[in-house]
Amino acid sequence: GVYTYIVSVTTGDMFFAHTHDSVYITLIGTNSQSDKKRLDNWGPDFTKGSTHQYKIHCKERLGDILLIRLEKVNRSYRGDDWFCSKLDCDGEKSYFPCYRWVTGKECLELREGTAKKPNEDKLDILKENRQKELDIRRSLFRWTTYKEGILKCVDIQDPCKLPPEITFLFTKSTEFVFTGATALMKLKLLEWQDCTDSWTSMEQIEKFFNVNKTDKSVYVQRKWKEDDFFGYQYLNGTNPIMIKKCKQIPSNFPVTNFMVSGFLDKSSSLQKEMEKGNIFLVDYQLLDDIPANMIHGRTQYISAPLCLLYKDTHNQLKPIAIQLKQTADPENPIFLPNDKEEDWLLAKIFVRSADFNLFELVTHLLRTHLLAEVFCMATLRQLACVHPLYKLLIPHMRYTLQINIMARNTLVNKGGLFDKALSTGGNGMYKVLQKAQESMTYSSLCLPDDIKARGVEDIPCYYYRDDGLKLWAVINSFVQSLLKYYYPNDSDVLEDTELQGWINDIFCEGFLQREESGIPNSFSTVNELSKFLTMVIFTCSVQHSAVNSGQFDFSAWMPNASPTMQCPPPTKKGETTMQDILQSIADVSSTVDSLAAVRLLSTTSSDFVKLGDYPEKRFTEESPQKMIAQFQVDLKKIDNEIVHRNEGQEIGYTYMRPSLMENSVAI
Ligand code: RS7
Repeated sequence: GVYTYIVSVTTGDMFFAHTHDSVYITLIGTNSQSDKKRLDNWGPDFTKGSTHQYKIHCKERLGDILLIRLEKVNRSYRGDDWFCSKLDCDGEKSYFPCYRWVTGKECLELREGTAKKPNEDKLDILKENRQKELDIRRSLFRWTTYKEGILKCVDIQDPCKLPPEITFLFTKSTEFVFTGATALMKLKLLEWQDCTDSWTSMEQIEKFFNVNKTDKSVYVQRKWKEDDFFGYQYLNGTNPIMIKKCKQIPSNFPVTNFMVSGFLDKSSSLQKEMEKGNIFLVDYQLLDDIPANMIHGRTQYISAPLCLLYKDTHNQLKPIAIQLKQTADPENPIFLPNDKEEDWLLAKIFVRSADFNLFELVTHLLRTHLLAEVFCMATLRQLACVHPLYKLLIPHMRYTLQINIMARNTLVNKGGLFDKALSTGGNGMYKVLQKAQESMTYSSLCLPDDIKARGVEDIPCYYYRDDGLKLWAVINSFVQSLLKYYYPNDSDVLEDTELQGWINDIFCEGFLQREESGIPNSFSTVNELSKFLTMVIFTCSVQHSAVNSGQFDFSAWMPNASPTMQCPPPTKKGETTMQDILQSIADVSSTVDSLAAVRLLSTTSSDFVKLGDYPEKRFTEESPQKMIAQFQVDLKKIDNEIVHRNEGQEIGYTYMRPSLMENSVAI
């Protein structure tokens, strides 16, 4: 007899998804396999967004279809890349997710989409397919050392050379945004660009600032000198992970009650307020002893401040003492809010500049971008496409390799943005990253643990914490439901060799085998796994959005986030003038370079995918689809709560609105 199988082939709906090349298909079943059939592609078969059906005739029954072999043969010399989304065999009965570019001459063997852990593959043909897939991926995605002493990264330097497995969407569009927008920005700012002078007045900075502004950046410009606002930024600015409760005044920062009691509640004291939990500390110790950059032949200055803050009776957080260097010394005065206005302002500017540098290098680059790359690499190298956790995680890794390669090529390279505009440019940035690597602990990456460790559970109006904890909880509940389905018992975790390889890769390459990091090197329980996966998804989406999205708002007004300091920290009180301040903050060209980068990187991309959206249908079973739907409902609820909370506030905290955040580190 003749058996007929109907296969539907769906092409992606992005630009250039279509192909004119020839595609051959072979169905491989439990009983037998079909002949290789050329799919008729002289007509408009593989057009953008289309689905076409084909009949495959076989002499015998194939059994359950296990694999579909796809071969593309170049018709032209160069070949014509094709984005194949998925194949369905006999209606919806078996479904083969592809969601990748098929380039050049290639032969892919796609697995049927039901998620399978490695020990669930009983047939040799499937085991072999799985092993082959991982062998290929491990050869395509190799680890390399970007700098000694910090996490490893992908061994590819040109974003266009990324293998088709990972260029989920059109790579060049990202590149285009990168280069195109820089050019545009530069053009607008051309008149300022080559000026290596200091700014001559705040009015001059304002003229430049006015070229590009948002409601929030205007608000920041209005408020930047105010102590309340300085405190607010530690809670709801771009770097909300630094502030800690202060239970004891550090010995290298000898603030006395005499110095600060005037700023505290009447009849209270520093000791009493510490006991009440109203005193907080921010310590930039990581920046101590970092060699400073040289910009236009001039040495720059990095300070490593300590800043004490007080939560007053109106629940406002205010700085009450600032020391700009780590060692207590008469030449290193402790600045106070009632010092000469310019002294106090300059002290705060030094803190903000230190904060900006540490923020970009550690909070943003190391702890979101580079860490997300480690997770991405481990996923690509260790988990096969049919693995349930590959299906869960890969959407949270979209564009991450691309953007990080570009960051290494244009921001933290020799002659890149850091060298041009930031005080930690040159060798300093690598030293900062190395030190920060040691502080990157598992507990500091898990928001609930981190909030406790920093003692900031009760501080009011800490929206980063409030929104973050809610989001952590719904991500965790999504992950748990999924694990309950795929890992009913702890033994399922123990037996999953790919999963164990995955966490081991992260431990070795991402955390350099440092046990002190608290990162596990294996998993033994479902609970452990669920917490870790929550952290991974949270880092790639929520945390990145929290630290990335406010950059323009908070740093467009340069004095609020000076990328470098041109003069050393003051050693005396009572002498600072406005002129000193203008000469200390970044010069014109550093300001322009830094702002251009911030502006361009804070534009949302045209193919934005929001948290919890999984436009690629990788899970084929019904249960995970329901869990995804529930996750989306939970996220929507949080989004509404945030909108509601923000109503009537002068500047609402929007950086953690799930509807506005990407599913991955994509920019
Ligand atoms: C941005 O990512 O939006 C802006 C980055 C930026 C702007 C001005 C000075 C320094 C930086 C930086 C950085 C390091 C992290 C960047 C990773 C983003 C591709």
